[in-house]
Amino acid sequence: MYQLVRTDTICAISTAPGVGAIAVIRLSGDKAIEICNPLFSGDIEAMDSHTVKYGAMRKGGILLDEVVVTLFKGPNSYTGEDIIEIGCHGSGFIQEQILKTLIGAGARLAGPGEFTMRAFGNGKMDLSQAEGVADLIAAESEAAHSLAMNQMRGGFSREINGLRDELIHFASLIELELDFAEEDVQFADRQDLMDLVDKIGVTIKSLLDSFATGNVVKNGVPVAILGSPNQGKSTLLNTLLNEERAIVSSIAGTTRDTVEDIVALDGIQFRFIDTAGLRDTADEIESMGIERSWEKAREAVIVLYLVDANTVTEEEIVDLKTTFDRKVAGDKKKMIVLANKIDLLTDRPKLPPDVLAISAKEGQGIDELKEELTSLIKAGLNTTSSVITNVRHFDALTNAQSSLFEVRTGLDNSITGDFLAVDIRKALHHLGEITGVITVDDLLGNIFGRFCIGK
Ligand SMILES: Nc1nc2c(ncn2[C@@H]2O[C@H](COP(=O)(O)OP(=O)(O)OP(=O)(O)O)[C@@H](O)[C@H]2O)c(=O)[nH]1
Ligand SMILES: [Mg+2]
Repeated sequence: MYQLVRTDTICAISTAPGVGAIAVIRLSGDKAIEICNPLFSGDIEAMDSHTVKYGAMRKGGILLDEVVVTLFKGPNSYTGEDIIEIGCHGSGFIQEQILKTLIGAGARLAGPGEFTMRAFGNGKMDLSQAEGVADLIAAESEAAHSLAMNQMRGGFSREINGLRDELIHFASLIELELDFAEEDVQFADRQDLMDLVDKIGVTIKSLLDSFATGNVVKNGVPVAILGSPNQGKSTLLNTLLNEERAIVSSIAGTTRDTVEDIVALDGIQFRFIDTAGLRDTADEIESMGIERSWEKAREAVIVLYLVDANTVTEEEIVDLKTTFDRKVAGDKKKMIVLANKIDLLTDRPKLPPDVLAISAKEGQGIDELKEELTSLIKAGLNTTSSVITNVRHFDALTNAQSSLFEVRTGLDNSITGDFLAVDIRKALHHLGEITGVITVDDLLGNIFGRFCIGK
């Protein structure tokens, strides 16, 4: 199904569905000009590439719309083929009529992501760049935008290809040795290979580490708000969202189910999750809610744990940390303890260390909290030059890492070149999957199938 080399001409509406002021219909393929020319009042054949012409679009003599035609001649176009973009008025009826007319004249309706797939097939971009395009379209925050932009422009691909090239060099030397097996020669210096494998290992590890942050930046950083009843969790959620999202009351056990919403702080999207207050209870529904609170804490990247500034003791903090460690496994998780309701304090008592003092209701300390949250994520983003955001890349890198581990073990045990070569090839294969040097049809179907039609 996902044949890379197809030359038929495809068309689709590339702007969002619905009525806008204008819409863009795209046509790509060998016959783009031939199909569109008879329908348009101007002569597209005579147009220079990357120019625009205004004119009338007709179907069997009936005027459909006054449009603007833009021509991009292959190979200097997004897909690498001839592309025509028709800018028409945004009416759904007009868009549909033009699309139908193009199909009637010999074009085929494009599948999801088919334009970008052609760009990949024609060598205009590699696979990870194509995935960057999809991420860019979906980017909802400054941080997600910047990660996607870097990937689309090939920053990550260059890093992977650089590593691959060095490994290929060794693979070919070792395979050359195999041709001279009887002479027992070594073209590939084993120490150099060891150094290279270690170097690549370090890069792969830092890329894998970056995934934790990269993935959440793309999808919104989950932050769970936990604490016993009445500590002000729902109040904090509302303050962070700047909206009365959750019900607040002085009755302990107000929040029964989780309530969540997304907000961007300093260009990073956070998903704040208010949970049911933690306590021992005989109420069956409340217990279910509390179990859900712990579940959300396990899924979160950051947990905000609320205590009452007026009553909190050091022992309480130690206790809650122990409970937290027992209930929520995972060393990567960050817990911030918040002492709430400082507005009620008459004199300033000594708060335990590592505790951030706030008033969810009056807003004291909220800016500091926001700053702490954004700087935690930004620290994660700054650790490496490239950040991976894509599960597929994470899997491929994990597989490459374990193949390289085999190579390293093999070198330590001085195994023969033929065995080394097998493991190096495996590592090369997995690295190649990322940029699409190595591809399988299923994979392409999976990646491009997620695009919208028209891209
Ligand atoms: N003075 C003061 N009152 C607060 C503050 N935060 C919350 N409250 C009050 O504390 C009570 C409980 O607040 P909620 O936000 O409903 O508490 P919760 O932790 O969500 O409680 P549950 O949903 O029952 O677990 C309400 O009466 C709030 O007005 C604060 O910073 N200062
Ligand atoms: Mg609540």
